[in-house]
Amino acid sequence: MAVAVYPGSFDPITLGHLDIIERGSRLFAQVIVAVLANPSKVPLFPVAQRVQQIQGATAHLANVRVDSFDGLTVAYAQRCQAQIILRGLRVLSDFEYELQMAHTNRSLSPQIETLFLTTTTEYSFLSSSLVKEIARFGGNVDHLVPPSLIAEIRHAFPVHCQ
Ligand code: COD
Repeated sequence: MAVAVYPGSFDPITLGHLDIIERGSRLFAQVIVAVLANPSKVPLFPVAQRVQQIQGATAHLANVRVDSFDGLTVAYAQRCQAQIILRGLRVLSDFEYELQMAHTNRSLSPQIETLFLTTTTEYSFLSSSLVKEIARFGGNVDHLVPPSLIAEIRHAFPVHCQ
């Protein structure tokens, strides 16, 4: 069975991401959740904190490892000896972006395949940006993020979160 890298920003991880990780862990020998350290973006949570958050949320999955990386995803996947880049698809707009990225990655490293899992229907609307927007304006996000993360989200938006 293959090793898959699931790369992303995960700022923060949502139940939609977790669903892809859980389903991926049943398909692959190992899933490496890889958090991109992107110097051109100002994240809500620093990379090290996101890694810890994902470790907490995936502690029940024995074949899931969490790491951070910088540079190209295919170079990271090669270093991990992974054969697969795992991505999730929600809506048509995801497809355009994902297709471009998959073709780019294949042009850089033809031996690494990008595989997509379609979102579970109940998470099809869900994104990290949406979670941050709801929390920023005082809404409840408890049903959108892993339970282990709820306190950290409330702490990040102390004024509004109930
Ligand atoms: N249901 C299912 N899937 C979901 C859901 C949901 N509710 N929410 C998100 N997802 C999927 C996304 O579609 C994506 O596939 C994955 O989960 C991660 O999502 P994000 O938003 O956390 O991560 P992205 O899309 O910002 O990650 C982008 C990368 C970091 C992978 C990309 O920028 C990258 O590879 N950068 C490194 C530089 C590089 O290699 N560039 C060349 C390739 S273009």
